[in-house]
Amino acid sequence: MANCILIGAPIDEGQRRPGCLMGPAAFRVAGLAAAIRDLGHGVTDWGDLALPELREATCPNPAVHSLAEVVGWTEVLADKVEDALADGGLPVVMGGDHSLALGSVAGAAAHAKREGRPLFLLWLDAHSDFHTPMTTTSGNLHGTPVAYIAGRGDFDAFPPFPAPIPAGRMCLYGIRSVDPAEHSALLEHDIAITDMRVLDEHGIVAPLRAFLERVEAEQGMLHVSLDVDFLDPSIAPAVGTTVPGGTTFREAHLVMELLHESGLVTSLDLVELNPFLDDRGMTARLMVDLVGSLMGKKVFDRPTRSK
Ligand code: HAR
Ligand code: MN
Ligand code: MN
Ligand code: MN
Repeated sequence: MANCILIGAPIDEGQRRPGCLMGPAAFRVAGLAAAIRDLGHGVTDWGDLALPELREATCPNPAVHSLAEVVGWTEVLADKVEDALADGGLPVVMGGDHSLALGSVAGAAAHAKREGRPLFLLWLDAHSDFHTPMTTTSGNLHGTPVAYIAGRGDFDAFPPFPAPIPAGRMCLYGIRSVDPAEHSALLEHDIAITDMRVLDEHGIVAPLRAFLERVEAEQGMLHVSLDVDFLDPSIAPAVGTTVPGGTTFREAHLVMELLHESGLVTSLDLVELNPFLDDRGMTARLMVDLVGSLMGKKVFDRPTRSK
């Protein structure tokens, strides 16, 4: 059984549509703690993090906004996620927009480095989030964490990423929106993209199993970053950047069920939920239900038979 540590990250500054800062409250209202506890796990809620005092931060790209805030969140989150892992917990970071992954994955990477274990990353998202602060044209830093995690340059205002994750240890899964600058950089870095075209052809199971087998073989830690827009907008409207053609209800649950069966997940982000855009809490509820599947809830619980 896991000891889940809920960490509220009310971050809105990585994009421009206000509302993600209400995410942690919506996850609590939708019953995240009870959903995990009912499955027999321990849950501790560390409450919401606060933005530390800001330091001056600059970037030559004039499009970039809220840099000092995002750097501040990155530092505080990296520290908390590392602390949660050091305590033997499974940190569940409740966003907040996806810029929080700059910090959460940095914390997981620092912990993995100290443990001498490789860290793997499963990025469940419509977007590749592979911009640097220099290539982004929107200036929204929620579009940059994967580049930071991969160790790309241009992140001068940020703390150096503890141990950049090599391309072979990343899986960008569910992708269907990639900007031209991200596209060329992804090819250059040789990052395999499990986009929706791949999932249409091979199904939702085989590409994920192949990745999980690699994590298992290397006894890796596994950080899962779940962006609401991984899901089809018809079932998950509460996100500022909807992209049609996302995963269905059952596809998403199946991903979570496979992750549970693997027993490999060591940290988790829940990001981009904008409760202001939700339809009677349906997206918050679905996200909570997906965490339930990730933590062991089954459609039909069969007793395990001995051979
Ligand atoms: N690529 C676009 C940009 O950089 C959109 C990024 C949207 N990112 C998220 N998270 N919603 O995946 O602005
Ligand atoms: Mn600390
Ligand atoms: Mn994202
Ligand atoms: Mn996205």
